[in-house]
Amino acid sequence: MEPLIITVAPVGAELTLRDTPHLPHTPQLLGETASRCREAGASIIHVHCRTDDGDNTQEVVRFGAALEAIRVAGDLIVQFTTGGAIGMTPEQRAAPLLLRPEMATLTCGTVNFGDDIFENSFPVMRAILGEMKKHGVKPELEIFDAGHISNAKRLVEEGHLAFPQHFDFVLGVKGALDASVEHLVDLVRELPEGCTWSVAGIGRMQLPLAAVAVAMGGHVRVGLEDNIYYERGRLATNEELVARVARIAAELGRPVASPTAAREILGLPAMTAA
Ligand code: KMH
Ligand code: ZN
Repeated sequence: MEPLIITVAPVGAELTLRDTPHLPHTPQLLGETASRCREAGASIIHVHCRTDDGDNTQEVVRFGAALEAIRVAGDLIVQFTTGGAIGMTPEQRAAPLLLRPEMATLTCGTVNFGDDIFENSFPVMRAILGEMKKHGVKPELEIFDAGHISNAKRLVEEGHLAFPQHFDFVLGVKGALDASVEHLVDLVRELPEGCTWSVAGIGRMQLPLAAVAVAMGGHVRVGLEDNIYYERGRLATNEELVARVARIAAELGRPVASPTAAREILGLPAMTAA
């Protein structure tokens, strides 16, 4: 089986330092987390940025500092969020792309998001994809709901994207598709030939869906953005969540991809020396 790509999503936009003290909310903490997660088996880091006070920000300067800190820490593939936080404009969400991270997320449709609406209309998706193309950034297509795969196919028909692509199934957001093995299997069946995928289960479904993805030949996203507990009543650190998936992979005889191997699997150019 193909080596397993483990993505760490260490901070996200929804949780606060009151929920867990382990959120790496500054560039320095993100760099340190990147280094520990690389050691534990991660090959991609999905980046949201916060201010020193922990508020969400898409400021280019802050993403620049995060990128630099992660680069100093090692060779992880850096994937910026373009989802940002509820209430941000599409322009704010896309702004950090001018720093040319290797990857960035593109959520493939509007969904309820708790009591809010996470808006990703076709004009928003086309605009963000246009910025990615302009800056040479590889998208990761975020699928929160079954219809989002159909939306991605429509973006291909319109000429804004070409398959194969890398997908990430974010399952268990309140207001979108529930996290279940059945849903995951159905979604994987819908993927066009040659596409790669990972799964990010929300909350307590992070671990079982990760284990299933390892066995199915998919890839895995873990981290505090999606789940803050290691087990009931015990807060996790990002590196612990990564290390647990790496151990599951080892038990199942599946090698864990280095960032170099992950770049090959995803069709990204090899990293050049700075
Ligand atoms: N914070 C959510 C509204 C992404 O990073 O691309 C969107 C999100 C998706 O986290
Ligand atoms: Zn995110």
